[in-house]
Amino acid sequence: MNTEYLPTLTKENASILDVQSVLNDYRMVMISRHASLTVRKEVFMGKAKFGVYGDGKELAQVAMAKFFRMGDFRSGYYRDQTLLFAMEELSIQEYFAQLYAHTDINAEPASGGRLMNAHFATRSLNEDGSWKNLMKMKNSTADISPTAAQMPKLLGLAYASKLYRENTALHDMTTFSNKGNEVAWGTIGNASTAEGMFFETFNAGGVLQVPMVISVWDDEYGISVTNDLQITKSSISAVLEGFKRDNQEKGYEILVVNGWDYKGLVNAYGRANKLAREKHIPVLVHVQGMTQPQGHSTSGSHERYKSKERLAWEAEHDCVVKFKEYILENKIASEEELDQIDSEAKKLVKESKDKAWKAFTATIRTELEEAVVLLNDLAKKIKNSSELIRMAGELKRTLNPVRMDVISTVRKALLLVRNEPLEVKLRLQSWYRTQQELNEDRYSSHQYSESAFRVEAIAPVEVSYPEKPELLDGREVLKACFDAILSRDPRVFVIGEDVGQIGDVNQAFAGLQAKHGSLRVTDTGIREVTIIGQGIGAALRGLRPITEVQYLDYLIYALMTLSDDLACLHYRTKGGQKAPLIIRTRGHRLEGVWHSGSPISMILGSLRGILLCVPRNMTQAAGMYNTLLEADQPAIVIESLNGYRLKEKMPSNIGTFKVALGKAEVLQEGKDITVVTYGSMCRIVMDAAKQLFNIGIYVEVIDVQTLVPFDLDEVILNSIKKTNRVIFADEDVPGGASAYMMQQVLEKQNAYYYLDAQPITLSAKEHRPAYSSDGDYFSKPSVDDVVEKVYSVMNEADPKKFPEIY
Ligand SMILES: Cc1ncc(C[n+]2csc(CCOP(=O)(O)OP(=O)(O)O)c2C)c(N)n1
Ligand SMILES: [Mg+2]
Repeated sequence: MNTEYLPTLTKENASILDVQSVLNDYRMVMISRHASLTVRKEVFMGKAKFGVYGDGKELAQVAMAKFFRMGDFRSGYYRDQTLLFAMEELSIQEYFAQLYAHTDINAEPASGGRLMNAHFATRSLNEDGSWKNLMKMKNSTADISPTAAQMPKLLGLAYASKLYRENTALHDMTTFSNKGNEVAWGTIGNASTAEGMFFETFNAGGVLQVPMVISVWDDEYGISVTNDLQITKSSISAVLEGFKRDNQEKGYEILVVNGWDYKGLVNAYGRANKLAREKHIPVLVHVQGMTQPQGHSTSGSHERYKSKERLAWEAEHDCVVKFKEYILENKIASEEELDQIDSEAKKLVKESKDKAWKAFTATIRTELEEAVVLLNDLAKKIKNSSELIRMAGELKRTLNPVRMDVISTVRKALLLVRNEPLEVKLRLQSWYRTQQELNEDRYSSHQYSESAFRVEAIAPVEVSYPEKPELLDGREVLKACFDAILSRDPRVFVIGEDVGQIGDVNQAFAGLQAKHGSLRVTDTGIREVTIIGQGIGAALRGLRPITEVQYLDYLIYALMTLSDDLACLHYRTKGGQKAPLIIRTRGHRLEGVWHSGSPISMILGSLRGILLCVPRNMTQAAGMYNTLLEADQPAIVIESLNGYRLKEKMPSNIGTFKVALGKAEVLQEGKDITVVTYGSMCRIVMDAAKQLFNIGIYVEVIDVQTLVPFDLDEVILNSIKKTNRVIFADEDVPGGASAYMMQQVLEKQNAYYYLDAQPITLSAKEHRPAYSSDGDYFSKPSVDDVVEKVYSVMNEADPKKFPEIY
């Protein structure tokens, strides 16, 4: 065994272990164990769909909880119920409410029934979306299911402590931090450490030296696959030896301890806490010898893949058994006293479970009974009522009904009575509508911010120019904006590859690190996932990170974290958490297969929940950053790669003007046809419009500016009302974001009423863009392509006036 921890208790930690606290721990461990056992039973009784539990991992968590302070943050996974109970941030009743998917946040505060059981979260936000005092809580981020995906944001949670400590301008943010004394506690399963995200985060944490305590709950298995197939040398602490700090070099404190060793665990966490909190030294606590008394989850049985010997070993080394032995050996309590604690724990769990079930079923029962009454009433008023009566009866008899049973029956009934007069079915219809509004809130609210800080609520400020504005490279305009932002808002910091010393590869931060310091404008390693995670974690703690992904093409590395963690954060907590992170990147045409990407439909398809800004030039980008920093929503801003050296006028209010997001802009008026586009394509389309003007075709050019939100004022619809023709043009693949824009306009804005010609899209080729100017010309839409596409629509309308070109 790899032993670095001190096997004897320090004096400081021994004082924590008075009789009362040991027995409290025993009580907590037993409550948690009974909760786990009950979950499995509930699922097998058909009262919940799936269950995963924290049995076999209890003891380490009560030890960790002793050192978890107000203001600290957890980023962990589904085995952590004991920690949440011990932190007093989760009641047993709430734990069961989540198992049943209770949609009321008062009953199930983590997610309002949106997250599977054992996916924990505390609520950082008040109901109006404003921040609570995070220093008055023990905080947990909102868990996600993908193994190791909790790691990237852990880095950011810890990094925030570094900023709060070292940047004195943040010292008065006392509802978020006490000068950076907070620890970020991470937990991960042994098998999940095989994921790339674990290693990337681990490395970055060592580089940054941030207060991050990573606990590996090692039970030898990842479902059925053993450590020898997961990790070199079968041991994560052995493998990570090279990260260990020593007298010369900074690195990690690495502690190894057994999951059944109460004293050893308390000691390990005492040491980890001290090093991380006081000195910001990252710590790995490898907790070996854990078990899974009930196997992985309700979806399988571990007897299928664990040997008899292993099962016997697990029974013997079960931390509950060992803890009891420890208490008895040390004469802390008698067997009878422990049995008493055990039976009280069992009773409490049963009572809490029953209360949770009763509360969960009560609302559904009410809805069901209302529906049955309405259906029977309706049956009395129609001729062929037998089917309706049958439906009502069947609904009434449903065993363990869920909401779907009620609503689906009512919908079928409404279809059945479609030919009956309105007055007969009015009551059922209006009841159904009210329910659907409630269900919209229950299942679909908070996809985006609903607070006073949502982007739609931010008042725009017009850009203004001095009488004789300077004409400068676009990057200079952006730089002036970032300079103003960094000067006015100490919460803002910028990280990314090459952002610091050279001020990014296109120099929009040139000189800003020298001016604002390396805590504000910071170089990072090449590690897109954890650059994003660093931003998410810091944003969860009240900071305003701008994290840079050097090229849009490399966003794909971080796509998983953006999709699984950031994009659904507000939704999956039903408005309980927010991370208003700004991701700055650059894309669209430049050069070749990896520096010309415009995979916008990839983003639209996977990142709903994050705003998507596609500015046509650097001035618009600047105005968007100013807006976003007042709002409380995450956003991606894609600057145009080929625009940094194009000349733009320097506004006089560069730091304060705000572009309204969701507002499309007419770049040129025209009467014949509307071309809708964004980003770098704006210039191409404008050039094409000039040529077309010369041959008597008047194009209205619209820049949508943001794809999410999309044209809230229906500027495009109004244009089509005038031109009756439309083309959606971009650099994405065929059927990509151009098709998205078409769907928004045809389906949502109902523009098809006003069309005289087939609406069409113009996109890049399906393949990646080939290298060099010719590669670009034959891969991406060119000015010639736009001219010809527009011309072809006009040719169809008036072939005499616009005869075929070729
Ligand atoms: C990315 C990803 N792949 C696969 C899964 C399915 N899965 C859920 S838990 C699990 C095993 C995790 O094992 P370990 O990390 O050791 O945690 P344990 O459950 O043993 O505590 C797997 C493969 C997943 N959730 N996410
Ligand atoms: Mg495991």
